[in-house]
Amino acid sequence: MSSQPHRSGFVSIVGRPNAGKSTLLNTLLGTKLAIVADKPQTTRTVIQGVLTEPGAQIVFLDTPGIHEAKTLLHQRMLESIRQAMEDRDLILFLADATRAPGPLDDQALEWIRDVKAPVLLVLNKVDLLSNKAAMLPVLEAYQGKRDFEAFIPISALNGDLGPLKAEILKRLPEGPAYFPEDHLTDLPEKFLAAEFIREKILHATREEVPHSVAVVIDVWKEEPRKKGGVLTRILATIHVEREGQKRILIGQGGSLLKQIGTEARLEMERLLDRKIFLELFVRVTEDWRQRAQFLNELDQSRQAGE
Ligand SMILES: Nc1nc2c(ncn2[C@@H]2O[C@H](COP(=O)(O)OP(=O)(O)O)[C@@H](O)[C@H]2O)c(=O)[nH]1
Ligand SMILES: [Mg+2]
Repeated sequence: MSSQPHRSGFVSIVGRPNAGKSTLLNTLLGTKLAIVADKPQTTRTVIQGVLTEPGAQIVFLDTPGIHEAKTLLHQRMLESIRQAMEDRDLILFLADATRAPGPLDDQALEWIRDVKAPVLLVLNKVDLLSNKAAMLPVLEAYQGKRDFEAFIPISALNGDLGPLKAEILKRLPEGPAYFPEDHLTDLPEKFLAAEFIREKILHATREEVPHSVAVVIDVWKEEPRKKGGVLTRILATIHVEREGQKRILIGQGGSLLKQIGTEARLEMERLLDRKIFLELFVRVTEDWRQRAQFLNELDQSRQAGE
C-alpha cells in the first residue's frame, strides 16, 4: 500500500488546430476516442476522456481548435472551449515544437489569458526535429508570451508520456475518483459512432467537403444474431451542404461511400467490441452550419439515446 494521497482533477487540452490535442488524448488513454485528421476543425466538441491509474484519476478534456468564428457552428465551438476552461485544475497548452508561434497560437493563448488554473507549455511533435536545439527559439518565443508553470517536450504520436503524466499528477489536488475505474468517457456510443464516420470522411475528402459534413445516427438497434450473440444495426445520415459534395461522397457507383462505411464499421467494432451492421445515406441540408435548429438537434441528440 502506498501512503500517497489519492489525487484527481480536471485537465483541459487547448491549442491551435493540428497541434496534436486529440492525438495526445488518445495516446494518454491508450484508446482511440477522439478522431484525428490533418485537417482543421476535426474536433468540433469537447471530448472527455478519463484516465484511471493506481492512486489517481485524471479527467481530460480535448477541445476544438478553431481559428475564426465564421459560422454559427464555429461560435458554438468557441463557447465549448470557453466552458472547458472553467474550474479546471490544470491546462495543457499544446503547441508545435517545429515552428515558431503564429497567429493561430496567439489566438489560442488569448482564450487562456485569464484562466486561474496553472498552465503547462507542452511542445509536441519533437519526433519531427532532427536537432533538439532547434526547439529552443520556439520555447523562448512562447515563454515571452506568458508565464507557464513548466515546459514539457513530447511526441504525442510515439513518445514516452511518463514525464508529462508526472508533471500533471503532482499538480492535481487530493481528491477521490469521480468515476468508476473502467469509465472511459461520458460520450454516448452513438456520438462516437458518428464521429468515426466523420473521421473516415475527413480522410477520404479534401477542401470544403470535410467542413461541410455532419453525421446523424437515425437508427441504433440491437438485434440477436442467427449465430448467437447480438448485432448492432446502425443507420446514419451524412448531411452535406451542396449537391456536388453529395456526388463526391458517394463516388463512382457508390464506391467512396462504401469504403467510408467499411472503415467506420471496423473502427466501431474495435471500440464497442461487438458486431455492427452499418448503412449510410447522404443528404443535402443546405447551409446547416448556419441553422440554429439543426445545430440544436445535433447538440441535443449528441446522438444520445432518445
Ligand atoms: N509527427 C507527429 N505528428 C503528430 C503528433 N501529434 C499529432 N500529430 C499529427 O498532427 C495532425 C493533427 O493531429 P490532431 O490530434 O488531430 O490535432 P488537433 O487538431 O490539435 O486535435 C495529425 O495528422 C496527427 O497525426 C506528433 O507527436 N508527431
Ligand atoms: Mg482535435
